[in-house]
Amino acid sequence: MNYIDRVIKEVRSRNACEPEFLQSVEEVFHSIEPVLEKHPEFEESGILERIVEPERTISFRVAWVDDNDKVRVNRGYRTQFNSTIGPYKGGLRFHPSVYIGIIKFLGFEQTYKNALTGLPIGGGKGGSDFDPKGKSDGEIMRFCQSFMTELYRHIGPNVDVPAGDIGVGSREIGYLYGQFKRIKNQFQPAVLTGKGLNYGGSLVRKEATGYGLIYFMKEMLNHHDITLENKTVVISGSGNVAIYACEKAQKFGAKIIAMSDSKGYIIDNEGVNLDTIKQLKEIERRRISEYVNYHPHAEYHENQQGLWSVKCDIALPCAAENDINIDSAKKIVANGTLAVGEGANMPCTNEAIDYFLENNILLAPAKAANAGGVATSALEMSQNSMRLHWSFEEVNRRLNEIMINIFEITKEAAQEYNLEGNYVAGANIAGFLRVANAMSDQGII
Ligand code: NDP
Ligand code: 2IT
Repeated sequence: MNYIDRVIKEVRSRNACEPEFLQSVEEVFHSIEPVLEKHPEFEESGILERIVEPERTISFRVAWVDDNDKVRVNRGYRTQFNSTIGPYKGGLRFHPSVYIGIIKFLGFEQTYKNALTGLPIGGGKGGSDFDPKGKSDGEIMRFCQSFMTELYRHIGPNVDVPAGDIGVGSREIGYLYGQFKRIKNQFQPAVLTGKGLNYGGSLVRKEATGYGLIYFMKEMLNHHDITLENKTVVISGSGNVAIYACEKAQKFGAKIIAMSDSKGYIIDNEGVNLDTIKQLKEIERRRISEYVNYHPHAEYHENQQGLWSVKCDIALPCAAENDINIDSAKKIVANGTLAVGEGANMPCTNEAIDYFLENNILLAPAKAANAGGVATSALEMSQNSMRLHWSFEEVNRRLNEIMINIFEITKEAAQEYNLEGNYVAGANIAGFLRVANAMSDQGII
């Protein structure tokens, strides 16, 4: 049995109840086979056995009191996956589906994504099975305060720097930061990113993941002589990533014809009105179904999965993991789609990824394509350390440069291993090599 198969077998038996984590490990390992053939020293120093084991994982009780004075208990997590190239860095997710397997898959992915940015950030992830839907502002605040009352002892600007993810935006980061500051009696803004602009947040962080996805797509498409202009685009989700991907794609002349939330999707053949989406989803936290009340020519369909039957040139999954399974992938290919850009983390199953690659779909993999958010978080940390504030144009320029650079190194890694055009392999190889080489330099730890 070869090295990869041996380690995968071990990972399967030790993490049998964590299918999402196994999926993410198999996806990366599948790509790096030629790298291990070329670098036998990685097997000698047990790199694979070490990178699949988080450096540390914390699980904790989060007790809080709801508006009816009832005591509630959720489970909180932080996995500090890999600190080889910088402090642990990665978001916090508040969603009822969260359990340790989700947090570990996200932390594993984050390690290679962060390496691709070229910035000094290691990989981490955290969150809770707390469901923010339908909770009052007071309940959200009390939950965040309780969550931070445990988390504060494990984080710090040089240790671990959380940010947002699904269900965690600037409101939650504000409450988390307030509680951290209160406990520590120190103003240390670089302990969290995605902060409000008036207490150390960075311009462009809110837009960064969506904008970065489109900067990456533009670069990748351009390399294949395709432009975004007049292309029809379908986006899943209508949260932070989806909204700003939509905004930037529209700016480059694309037409967004469908978007979704966890309950259903809208089709607007005249082009989605983003102001309405922002009002409904970002400001009022309502359902996307209400879009048709403002735009009666549009259609609403229950069942989010149907979204992938909508014919388009470009598909951007920006909602959650395993959004595109093999059946949806077949529909996307049959509809003549040119490219798929992963705004979410692991939005395609491994079967769907293989099917896209076999059918020559240009696939922009999540680790590369959605790295703009965490890269801008690192720019927020830099500004906090320098105690200064860059303009929107300055941060946006740096973000664009970082995304262009990520495309370049992804493309070059694929070329080097005779996998030209396979950006999934390119991103995995380039990210893995940066982490593995740095681990080798630092000895067996
Ligand atoms: P948000 O919470 O802002 O939005 C999530 C969106 O996805 C909502 O429209 C939500 O619908 C929908 N959604 C959530 N879960 C599911 C599900 N199980 N099935 C279908 N739809 C679902 O999160 P973000 O936009 O921040 O995150 C979206 C994705 O992007 C995630 O995979 C995240 O890990 C990834 N990501 C986020 C980054 C960031 O900076 N925020 C950076 C890089 C990646 P509803 O409104 O009904 O809940
Ligand atoms: O998945 C991700 O890259 C994020 N949720 C953003 C992490 C961050 O630290 O900004």
